[in-house]
Amino acid sequence: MIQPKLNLALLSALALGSAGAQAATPVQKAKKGDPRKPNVVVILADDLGFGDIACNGSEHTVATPNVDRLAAEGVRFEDAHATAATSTPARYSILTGEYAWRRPGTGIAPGDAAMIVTPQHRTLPGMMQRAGYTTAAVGKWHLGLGDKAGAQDWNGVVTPGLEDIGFDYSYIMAATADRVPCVYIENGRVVGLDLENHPEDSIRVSYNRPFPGEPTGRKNPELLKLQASHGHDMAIVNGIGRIGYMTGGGKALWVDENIADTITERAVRFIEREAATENPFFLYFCTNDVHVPRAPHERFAGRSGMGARGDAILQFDWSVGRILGVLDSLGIADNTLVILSSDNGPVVDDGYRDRAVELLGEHRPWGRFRGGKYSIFEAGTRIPAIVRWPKHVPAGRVSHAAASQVDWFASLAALVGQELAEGEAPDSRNHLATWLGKERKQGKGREYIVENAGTLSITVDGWKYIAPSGGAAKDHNVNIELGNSKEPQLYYLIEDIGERNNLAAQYPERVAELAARLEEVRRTPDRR
Ligand code: NG6
Ligand code: CA
Repeated sequence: MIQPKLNLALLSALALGSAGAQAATPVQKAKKGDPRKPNVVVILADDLGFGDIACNGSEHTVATPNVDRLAAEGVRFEDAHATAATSTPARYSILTGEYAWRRPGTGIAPGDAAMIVTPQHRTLPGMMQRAGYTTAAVGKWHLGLGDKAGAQDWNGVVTPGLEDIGFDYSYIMAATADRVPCVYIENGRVVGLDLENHPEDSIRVSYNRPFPGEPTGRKNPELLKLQASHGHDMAIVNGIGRIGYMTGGGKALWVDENIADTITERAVRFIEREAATENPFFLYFCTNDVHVPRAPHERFAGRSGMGARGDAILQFDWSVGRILGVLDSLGIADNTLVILSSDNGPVVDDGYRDRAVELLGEHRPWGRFRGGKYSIFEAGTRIPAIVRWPKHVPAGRVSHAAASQVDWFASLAALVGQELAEGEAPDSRNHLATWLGKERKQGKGREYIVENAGTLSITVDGWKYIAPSGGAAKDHNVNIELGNSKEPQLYYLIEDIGERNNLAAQYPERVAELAARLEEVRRTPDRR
């Protein structure tokens, strides 16, 4: 339910002409140092698989000392899930507390998509603002901008934007690094565009047709420093073919090798600025790593021995270390809740010949799970998750509780003392105890997990049911089993974590029971 029930506060907010949904409830005063209102930093990696961090059992193939440190000082989850196996729907759920599959138009967004999380939504950052937090989004966005697809003014102010959905500050990439426009946008304006002196740099973007005179990856592969393996043959920026066409940009165009440095420094600056103020802060920091195109900085290039994907993991770990380092040096680590996770599972070849496949060696990005990004099998959504809050979260704890990112909204609301209005975060439940590694009955957590990738699945007590679907069983471009089947599938994860034995024919009652449970969730939002 996007539209919140009108209440008096909302009516008066509307009468005052302020940003509807976010301003509906009065803002609370929050003081730094209130133990119920720690700073909150979400570090969301892109396409980082369960097995891509050393502390998830991959210590022999990958080195992630900063991520490991976070886990050693907090709780590490073995059964945490994104709600979907691609970025846009997974992020939609985090920010709205609603399953994206309830909403049409929440699939992988092009770079000129209109806002998918809109000013009419109640949002996680909006809720944090109500609790008195100063909020920011830094890094990958991928949830659309403006109110009309393809109609954004990239040369002026892109509006509505993140300030209209609860972020006080934003420094973002509109979509993904492989999609145009390849520029950073700070508070609605493209960074580094100097149209007064260079009117020829005026930016135009199209997802329909190339701009006359501009080279493309398809026509001019000789201009590419990184060849595509599939797709990514439209605009060429920084020697890399992209999805979509653009022209202009000049000095505002990003340099892929510097993205991690640029966005990490913006995140650090926000933390430094906010640490000096009265209010607690909420930072939603989304790395570009380890999404394609993988073009890590020369500090990391060649260092993992695993090709560009492994190097991007090292770079991600560096970003984590930089954030943890600044929390330490400012003396605010104890008063900051850090949540580290990924938007969906891993993919090795996602469209560029970056040697990730050839050099993968023994490393298993998907860990023990079947599938990967795009897949309804476990590796699609079973993602790394670590929460640290010194003195509040037991250090070094490993949680086996079923947990979903959709619950961050209601759990953080409980943490900061915010009531949720009717219709706000409709699928999000307060599982704060689970997310703080404190649930009384180890291994319980959420009663069920719903995953989304083409079809839906539901897991209850280790039994996973995958609803029949007409989609392909495998995506041969990315070499990932998607898990679609016209037959119902039933796996007992407790004995068969690799989803090898379909038990549907053997246990028809359980199939019927889980299908009915899924139908119930489909019909009614989750909370209360
Ligand atoms: C796919 C892209 C892939 C990646 C993905 C989105 C092609 C051939 N593939 O369509 O490279 O961009 O979309 O990834 O274009 S996500 O993590 O942002 O969801
Ligand atoms: Ca992703």
